[in-house]
Amino acid sequence: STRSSRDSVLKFQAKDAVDNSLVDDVKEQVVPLPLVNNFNDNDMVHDKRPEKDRPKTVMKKGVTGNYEPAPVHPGSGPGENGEPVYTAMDERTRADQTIREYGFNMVNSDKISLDRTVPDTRMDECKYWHYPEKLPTASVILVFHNEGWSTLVRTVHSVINTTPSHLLHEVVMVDDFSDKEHLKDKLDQYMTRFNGKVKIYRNEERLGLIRTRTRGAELATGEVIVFLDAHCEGNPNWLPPLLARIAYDRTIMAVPIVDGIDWDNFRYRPVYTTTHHRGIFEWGFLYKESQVPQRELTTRTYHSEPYKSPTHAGGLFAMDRKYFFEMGGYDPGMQIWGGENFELSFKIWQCGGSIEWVPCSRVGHVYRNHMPYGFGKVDAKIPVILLNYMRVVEVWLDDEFKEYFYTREPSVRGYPIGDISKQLEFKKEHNCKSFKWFMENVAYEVFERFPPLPRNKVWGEFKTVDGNKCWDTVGQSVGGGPIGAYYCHHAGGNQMFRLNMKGQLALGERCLQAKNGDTIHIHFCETQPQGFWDYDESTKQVKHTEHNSCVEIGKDDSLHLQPCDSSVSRQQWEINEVRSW
Ligand code: UD2
Ligand code: MN
Repeated sequence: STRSSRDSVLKFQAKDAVDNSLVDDVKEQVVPLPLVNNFNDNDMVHDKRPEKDRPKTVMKKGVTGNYEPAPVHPGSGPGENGEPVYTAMDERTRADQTIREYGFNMVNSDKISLDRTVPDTRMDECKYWHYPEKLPTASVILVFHNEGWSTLVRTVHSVINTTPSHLLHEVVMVDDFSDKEHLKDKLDQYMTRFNGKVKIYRNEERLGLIRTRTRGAELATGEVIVFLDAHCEGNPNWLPPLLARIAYDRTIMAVPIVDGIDWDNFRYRPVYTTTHHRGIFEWGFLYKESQVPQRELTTRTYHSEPYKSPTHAGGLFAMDRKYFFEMGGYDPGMQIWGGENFELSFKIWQCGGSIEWVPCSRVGHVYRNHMPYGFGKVDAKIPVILLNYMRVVEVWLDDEFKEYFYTREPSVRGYPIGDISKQLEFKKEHNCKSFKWFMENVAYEVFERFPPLPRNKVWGEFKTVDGNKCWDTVGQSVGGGPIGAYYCHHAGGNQMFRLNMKGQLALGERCLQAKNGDTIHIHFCETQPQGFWDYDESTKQVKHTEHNSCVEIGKDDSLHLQPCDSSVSRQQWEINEVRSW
């Protein structure tokens, strides 16, 4: 299954406070909740029009829908119909170079037609939906920073090829201060073939994707804004189902299902073709997707109907343009990359709107091999992603929930995040609901998956008393070999551990378990927080209470559980909190 791009980014930023190798595949199953529906629709500030006045989408079984495109006959070139393409031996060096530069194998991408077809991965039912004839027009906004040529240009071709032309008001491309030659005059020249439908704007300085998207939304003139990453390919008829939801209720953010396109061979690979998933989060705000609870699914008649979701991955969604700005757009205090999906989601839900995932709208996205670009000049002594999360947490979470975030990311607690008074004012003015309301009525499966985190007893690097070695993941992740010790780097990350009041020993979103009463391994955390670990402040021993043994460093810097003996210095651990500021 698909590893999310956000995860691979975290993987790339080895210096960041989240360990990287540990961020695993997230599409685990959720235990269905009992069927109690305490969702009170009066809580929502929906569109005020009476039901009868709203443009309707209807299912006519067996009758092809009005916006249903004629089947496209795939051409015969490489990659056609979403098939993979491969790198020849003599192309290998150049291919590897492009992978380093773009996170994509551009040698393979360049072999594929800019107009290639992708397989129709929708549920069959999708062909029989009849959408309102009159739908709002869309501005598709593509922000980009140093993207490769063929992946970027194929995105534009795909948008034009897969959307009804009267609904596509324009494609707005915003160049976030790229320095690659092919993104300058050559791109302007190329886009003239679309007779003004494709507009290119450029930033005078690096703004990051968040601020660049807001700028794109300002420059757009369609009724609906649709954001896509600059490396996407649309499935048949992906746009009308999104517009139909916004026509029905302008306070709905409509989100397509994001299929995967391989960064290396460009195979189009569908996700969730029969089951439904939706966006949630854990308490360090790593984005997760999990199966939609029955309680939500049963509010619908057809399996292919849209369903509510707490959040979204960030890159692909449609929103009424005016409504986006009524919500204040993105928090302008957030920088470059990350967390903006939560900011907008929480804001929408808590202040009266809603988010829906639309199964009949599917768009493919090329998940990168790694994040190829840096963040430029950044105004923060902590990782930007965490700074962004903090702004979200401080504005939208209630105190109780803030605490879970700071328990999960203790090293950033207290870091100055700049002025958030405008955001707090907005929240007050709009009478926005509490995060507790959101958790109980919208994101109600989150606590099933990610229960409240017990307070930390100690956290930081676990260092030998007589040396400079620290506990370290030594490159291991879930299901892998034992963790060990390594030279202390004092940068947190893979040397940052947390022991909580319930005896759980954790690292990022993962937990540590003893194997065979001997070595220590990384595992998924229990659904109920519990563990067998303890730290004895006076003897400095890290104890495993079930095996009644203590962690000892071996001569080879391995870690083993040994009979506790407080006179053995190899069992003594200094725990130092680590901060980057
Ligand atoms: C995911 C989202 C992405 C965004 C990000 C977190 C999906 C499929 N992708 O990461 O849209 O929400 O999480 O913020 O949900 N870009 C700029 N300026 C920059 C950096 C990036 O314009 O400084 C562009 C980039 O060219 C691309 C888009 O922003 O078109 C998203 O960046 P990405 O593809 O590197 O992010 P991704 O997919 O890893
Ligand atoms: Mn992307």
